[in-house]
Amino acid sequence: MPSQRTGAQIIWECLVHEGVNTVFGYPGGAILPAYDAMLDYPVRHVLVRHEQGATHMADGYARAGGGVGVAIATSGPGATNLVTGIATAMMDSVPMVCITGQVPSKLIGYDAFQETDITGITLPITKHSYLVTRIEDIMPAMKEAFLLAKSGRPGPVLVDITKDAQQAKMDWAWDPKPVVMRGYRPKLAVSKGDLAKAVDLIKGARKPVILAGQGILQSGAMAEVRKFAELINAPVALTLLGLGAFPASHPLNIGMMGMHGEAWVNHAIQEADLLLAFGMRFDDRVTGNLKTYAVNAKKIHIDIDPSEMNKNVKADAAIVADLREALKDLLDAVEPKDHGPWLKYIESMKGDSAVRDIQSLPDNGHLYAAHVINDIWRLTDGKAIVCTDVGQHQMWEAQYYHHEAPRTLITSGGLGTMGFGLPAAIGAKMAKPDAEVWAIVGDGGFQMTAAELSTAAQENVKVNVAVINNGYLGMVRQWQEFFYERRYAATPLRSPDFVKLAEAHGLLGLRAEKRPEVADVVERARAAEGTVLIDFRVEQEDSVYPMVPAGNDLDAMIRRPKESALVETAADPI
Ligand SMILES: Cc1cc2nc3c(=O)[nH]c(=O)nc-3n(C[C@H](O)[C@H](O)[C@H](O)COP(=O)(O)OP(=O)(O)OC[C@H]3O[C@@H](n4cnc5c(N)ncnc54)[C@H](O)[C@@H]3O)c2cc1C
Ligand SMILES: Cc1ncc(C[n+]2csc(CCOP(=O)(O)OP(=O)(O)O)c2C)c(N)n1
Ligand SMILES: [Mg+2]
Repeated sequence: MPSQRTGAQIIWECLVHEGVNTVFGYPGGAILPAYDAMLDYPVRHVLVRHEQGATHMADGYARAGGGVGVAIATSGPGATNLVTGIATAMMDSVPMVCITGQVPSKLIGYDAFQETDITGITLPITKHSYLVTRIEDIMPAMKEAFLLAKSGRPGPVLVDITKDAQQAKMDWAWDPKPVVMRGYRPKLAVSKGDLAKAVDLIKGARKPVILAGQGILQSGAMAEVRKFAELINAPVALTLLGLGAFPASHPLNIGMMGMHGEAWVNHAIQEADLLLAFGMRFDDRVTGNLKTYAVNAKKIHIDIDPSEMNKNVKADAAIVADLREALKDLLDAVEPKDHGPWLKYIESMKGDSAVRDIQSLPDNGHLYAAHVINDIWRLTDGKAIVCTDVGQHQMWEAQYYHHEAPRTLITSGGLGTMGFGLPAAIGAKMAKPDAEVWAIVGDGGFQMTAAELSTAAQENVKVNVAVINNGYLGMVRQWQEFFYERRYAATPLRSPDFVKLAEAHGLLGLRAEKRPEVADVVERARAAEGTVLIDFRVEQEDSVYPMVPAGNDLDAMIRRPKESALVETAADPI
């Protein structure tokens, strides 16, 4: 039965009907009616310290839990503070709905107080956006926003609602009918022609490599990928965002590809005769120079987004479909294969570079980020959800924390947003309260959103924050070392006393400067009740190896110098 509701109430009614129980936001004038109505609904509101934090928390919440993250802000500066987080979610296809207040509809276009054209500003960084000026349009916009955010290729959707629409009243009832949007049909059936082509290519291949991307997680196709890889006995290389989609310990997992991927993985890709790209988009960090990328390989590309087909790499079989559905068909159509010699060959390439068992390295008195991250991996049994910032520590995390399970690495890949790690970890913990959550952040990136420590304290959210404190904007310093003759322009970084900063928030702060101290502080952090920050004072001028300089051929990698103190030895016993 319809009953009287304000527009503000309708917003919350819709959120509750969509199954939302947690939102991240910051109030202000144009969104005040919605905040007032909020008190009467069973939704937990997390008050952030900066609206960017709200978007990253919603993002971490969505990536960890698999649902839609919700961020709320007022008009003007509140809305513009969301921009970085929306762009981050767009680049990594994260389902998110952002709700912003807008000035009253009659004032739009008059430079009203805190007026900004947020739908205009975010047009290229949202999957879709709505400017709602009438109460009767709130429910349709909200329903469409959730459908768009989570279906097909997921992404962020913005709903900007004027203050007068929030204040208006109408007779209202929830419309339970599923939304139908003309022209929006993301679920595409697999074309039989492309499927047959793919089956033929797989049959004829001797040196296949599966390229496993984030689309596997988004499609929920982990089991199918595993079955398929085992069926055709093919090696699986992962993108940064794909880590966790295929277990690190699986014998067919050869490791991460790309700019800071494993050398043998990049060599295998360059020598392959067939690449099977599963839910990955051939990012430039992954391909290097496109002209010389896997020139001898045929390519099978499965992606739900038709615009990814032939965008960077030409596909010989282009299958636009949900990956899980496509793999079900392929599993029925493909015969078992054995690529023993090819797998042996790839294994033999590990010889020169070897892998990273840094645990058995003698302690030379220096603390390397690699040690810290590898120790966190061992002590958490590889089971934590790790959220990172962007930079060297992010790459070391990918190299030294071996992810077994899906949705356990949450990182900004496409936009590379510094400041992502801490708020994303808070969001992830709220989606997965029983999980152990770590934020592994740089001393630079952490300072961009460090104010969210206060949110963690107020909301009593337990995350462990490992600051990899190298005294530099390390990744940029590394580029300066390699490509700008060590001219360290604007990369040395002075930081506050991070232990005292934690204490100022009423949180436990710890520090480790030597390798034997690491296990103790990690265990103390894990055992403590609230959020804990650990300041790891690591080697200052260490670099991430291997590295494909931007635009270089994928197999033209800079390797760790032989005289380096941190040698790479035998394989990690995963
Ligand atoms: C400092 C830095 C260094 C980096 N170095 C590396 C590196 O060395 N190696 C590396 O791999 N990355 C690296 N990255 C990350 C890189 O920039 C990209 O973000 C990453 O490679 C993208 O991975 P992806 O293609 O798997 O994921 P996404 O970009 O998320 O693409 C996923 C694809 O899956 C598709 N998809 C979604 N849902 C479905 C579905 N249901 N069915 C089918 N398809 C679906 C989407 O349409 C999309 O095309 C680095 C990033 C930074 C910041
Ligand atoms: C918001 C933002 N500004 C600038 C950059 C460029 N950038 C990439 S990595 C990096 C250095 C990061 O330093 P830090 O957080 O200390 O991490 P480290 O590389 O030292 O591990 C910078 C400045 C970025 N990615 N994001
Ligand atoms: Mg740093």
